[in-house]
Amino acid sequence: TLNAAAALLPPTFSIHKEGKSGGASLKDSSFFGVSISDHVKADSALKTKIEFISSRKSSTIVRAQAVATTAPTFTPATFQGKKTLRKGTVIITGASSGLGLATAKSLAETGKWHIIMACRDFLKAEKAAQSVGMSKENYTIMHLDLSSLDSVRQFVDNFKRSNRPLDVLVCNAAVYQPTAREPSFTADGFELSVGTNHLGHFLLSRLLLDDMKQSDYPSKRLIIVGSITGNTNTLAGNVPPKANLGDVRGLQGGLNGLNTSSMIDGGDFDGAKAYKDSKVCNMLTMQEFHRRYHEDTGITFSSLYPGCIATTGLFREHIPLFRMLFPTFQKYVTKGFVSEEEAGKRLAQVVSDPSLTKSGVYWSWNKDSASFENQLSQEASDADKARKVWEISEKLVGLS
Ligand code: NDP
Ligand code: PMR
Repeated sequence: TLNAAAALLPPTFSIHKEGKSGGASLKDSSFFGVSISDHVKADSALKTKIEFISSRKSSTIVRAQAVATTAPTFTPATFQGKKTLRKGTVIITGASSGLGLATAKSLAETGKWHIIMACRDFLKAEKAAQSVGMSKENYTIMHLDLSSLDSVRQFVDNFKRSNRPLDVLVCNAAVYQPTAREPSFTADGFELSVGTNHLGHFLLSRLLLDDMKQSDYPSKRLIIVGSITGNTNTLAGNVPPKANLGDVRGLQGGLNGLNTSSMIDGGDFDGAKAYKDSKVCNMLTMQEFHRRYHEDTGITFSSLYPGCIATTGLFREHIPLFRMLFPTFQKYVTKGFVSEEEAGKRLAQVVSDPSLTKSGVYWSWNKDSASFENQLSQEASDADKARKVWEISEKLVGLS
């Protein structure tokens, strides 16, 4: 029906069957932007403890923080046997649902990884870990809210204090606001999608790079999840609104929507475009990391398109009709659908497969195929833009 088609069309394709005032476009539709499990009850296995955390200036801040009652299982950064590799430590942001959770599960099942689930909602993460049957010795949940640079710094401090080595970092968390009419902002005043998906991860990975350098693990990796929808050399990337960073004037201005645009290219706010732009930043950042650090550090920098995981929480803010039809559309029309479990195995491969050590690569899969190196769009592989985005991002997050 017309409604069904409208739900799958992007806002700029919307079918104005009732005209503007009739509210037929997706942007005008009501939506249920409610997180499925924002309100989980406290689990009996958990309790809240007050942690005393000294800041770098050695003043003491008291912070309420939820922690697991089980002690972390720390393995020293040494090889345990002659040929036995010690357990790797991998940080996965946004491991409380979707791709991040499926990846955590897949890695936990191998018994070769300890997963730091870096999540903004501790109880949700704990329930999620339990729901997929991860056993306690294989994971630790640590609080991270990527929409606050303070929280990112706090997370890094907490992680360093744990004295665990860092072998792999997976920047996976993301928000997508396709129906938002107005921008929302991070604690630091950046438009939320780019602020969370790009700037939060940018600061996180910059601050953790030294830890990865110091790790003695044979294959250290920094993975930043990308997407087909940020790549305009694909059909999916040509569904409007298309990603486009323009001359990055909005980013330069700080994306605050006050004296500057909330969009990287300086244009009017569009939540779907902001998400796609953030994915371009993710893919550019991965390549800039590669150019700056691969040779000296030996760290593998990679990105990937895990497939269309049409059932995840990423679409939580989309209209209900879209969420209902999207999986079927992807399964039978584009055939790009992939289950959370399968996508998790793909990302787990990028984390730990001994054959995926090539740096600077954007990995993709075809149905049932092995991974292959994919071509990024012109913009997503533009080295000048990557440097520009890097330098501006450094200023915005307070690194330069
Ligand atoms: P989900 O919404 O299921 O997972 C996103 C995760 O990010 C959640 O755990 C969420 O936490 C977390 N998150 C959001 N905001 C913050 C924040 N401020 N601080 C910390 N964590 C945060 O979506 P997906 O699993 O689909 O998305 C994972 C990645 O995959 C993203 O990078 C996305 O761009 C990418 N991707 C997804 C595709 C798909 O088809 N689904 C296709 C291509 C790429 P919480 O649970 O608390 O909400
Ligand atoms: Mg898309 C081969 C075709 C293909 C693929 C692999 C995707 C993936 N999509 C494709 C085609 C189309 N999509 C077509 C032809 C349309 C118009 C009917 C279409 C529409 C569409 C919408 C409205 N698609 C979407 C949306 C979203 O809101 C999703 C999005 O852009 O999120 C940013 C989305 C997606 N399509 C994909 C993938 C992987 C997504 C979402 C996830 C992401 O990139 O992170």
